Amino acid sequence: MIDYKNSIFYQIWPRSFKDSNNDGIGDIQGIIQKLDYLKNLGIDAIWLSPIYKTNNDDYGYDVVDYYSINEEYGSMEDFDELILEAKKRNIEIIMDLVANHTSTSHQWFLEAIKDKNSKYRDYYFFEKKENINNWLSFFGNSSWVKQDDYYYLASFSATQADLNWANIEVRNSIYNVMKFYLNKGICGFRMDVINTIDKKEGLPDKNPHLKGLQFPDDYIIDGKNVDKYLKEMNEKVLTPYDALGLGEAVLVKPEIAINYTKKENKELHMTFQFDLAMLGYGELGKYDFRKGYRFSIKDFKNITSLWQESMYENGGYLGNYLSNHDHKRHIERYGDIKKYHKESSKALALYNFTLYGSPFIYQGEEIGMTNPKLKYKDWKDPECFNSYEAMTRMLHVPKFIAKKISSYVTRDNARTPIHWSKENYAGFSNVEPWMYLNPNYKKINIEDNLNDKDSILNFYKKCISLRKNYPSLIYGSFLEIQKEHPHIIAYIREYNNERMLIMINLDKKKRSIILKDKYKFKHILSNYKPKNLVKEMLLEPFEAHIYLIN
Ligand code: ISL
Ligand code: CA
Repeated sequence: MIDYKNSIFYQIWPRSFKDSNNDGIGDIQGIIQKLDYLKNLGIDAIWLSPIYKTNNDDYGYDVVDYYSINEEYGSMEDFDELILEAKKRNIEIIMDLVANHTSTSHQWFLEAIKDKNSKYRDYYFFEKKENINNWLSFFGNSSWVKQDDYYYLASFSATQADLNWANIEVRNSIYNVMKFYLNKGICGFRMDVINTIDKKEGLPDKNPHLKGLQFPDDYIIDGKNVDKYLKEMNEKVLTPYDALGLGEAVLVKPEIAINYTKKENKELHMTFQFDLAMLGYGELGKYDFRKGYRFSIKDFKNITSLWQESMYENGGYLGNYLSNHDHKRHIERYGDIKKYHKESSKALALYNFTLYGSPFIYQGEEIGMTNPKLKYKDWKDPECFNSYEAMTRMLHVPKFIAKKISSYVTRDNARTPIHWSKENYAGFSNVEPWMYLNPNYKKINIEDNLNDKDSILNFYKKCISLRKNYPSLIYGSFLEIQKEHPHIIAYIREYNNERMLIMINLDKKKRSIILKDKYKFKHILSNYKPKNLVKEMLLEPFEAHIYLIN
């Protein structure tokens, strides 16, 4: 088992990572070419977003065949080579397990619709029109899609049909997929929307007294059988294979995340939380613009305190991330790219690397990649198209406004090709990439970052070695100082007599903080010049420090 608490994870969204054969699409050989880069960065494990055969309706999250590799990305031999080459460099591979749903082109689904009496019919949820409920899908349409004279349940896009986990054959088939890849030598799985696998019995209407489609939150998230299924999966697969289980527990609350990850419960090892990523969104998610995408530093701090304290105190465990492939890049949400691009990228890195929980880096954040200015014609993301439709059709938002909002929040923002250099097509490919390339690659790219001592990338490297050198950052308690401070976050991590104080100004203005206690200190790392730890600390915009104290 990977020493996951002591590991740094790097998420690769393969389609946009590196193209090796010049078809404009990232691929497995491209990842192999960049393993030395990743090793040098200091990471221990790669979470690979799905590489299975897919129709690209949701770029890999619509799996057509769990046992073959998307041809655009390469072959099974390429994947075996990746595992081997990664192992040579002591890098583990975590695959994405997409098991809440399959593509409607998956053999099981095809069998299910070909013959109503086939055993595969019960692998999914089919209902007659009069029996379907009022559930709204995660992607903004009805969760029920017409197929011949029946409807099937699709909680994400229309071509992602929900699997019926109550059927033991479904569960065993998924466990077999897991074993197949674990036998190849991967170290575990990031499990896509794993807390939505149990749907409320009888599939009742949500809020039947209300008109229109309703998001079925507690009818589909953290259902009562999720624990049962996870325990079974743990017993049958994770424990015997000594494999890591990382749950994408969508919209999870702290108590439930603790329940999933507590050692004695034998379910998962860690989950992600969604609160930080959802900051500023309305109740219905990122396309719900009713809050105007506004939030305060205090909101950011409150979420941090809530999750840090509850996880540490109750034996839960998180993977901490600022960005991933589902949200626009964080630097423009919590930082400031106009005046403090470097400073804020580094400040946020110091934050993510000094929390309780394992740090995740999303490809490109280590150079502070920003969100492009996308036009309608540049969109690729199905969630974006669906939500745009819903906004214009159901909410009657004028098209030009809906386009603006969608371009602002689309997941495409985080999915543009990685900037390897200033060369043509950013060194991602020799031909025009499959999606919009951010023209700022001439200024923001990995090659330049590697050559600049003071770069964001080199700061990430320092943060990574920090975690390797100070066990308190991994195992230590989390004690916040001046919780009420509106702009500066400050906390102490403590373990076995080692104490570290982290202090970060999250604002684009100068701010000060008064410390009640006096400390002896040693300055360890900062994104500005080292500063003595004194009673009144005056911090520049996004100034961040870490000290060893006693
Ligand atoms: O962020 C979200 C909630 O508003 C959704 O975009 C997202 O669907 C949710 O986080 C679940 O994500 C995962 O499952 C989806 C897939 O599209 C995402 O890429 C994946 O990370 C369906 O498989
Ligand atoms: Ca390619």
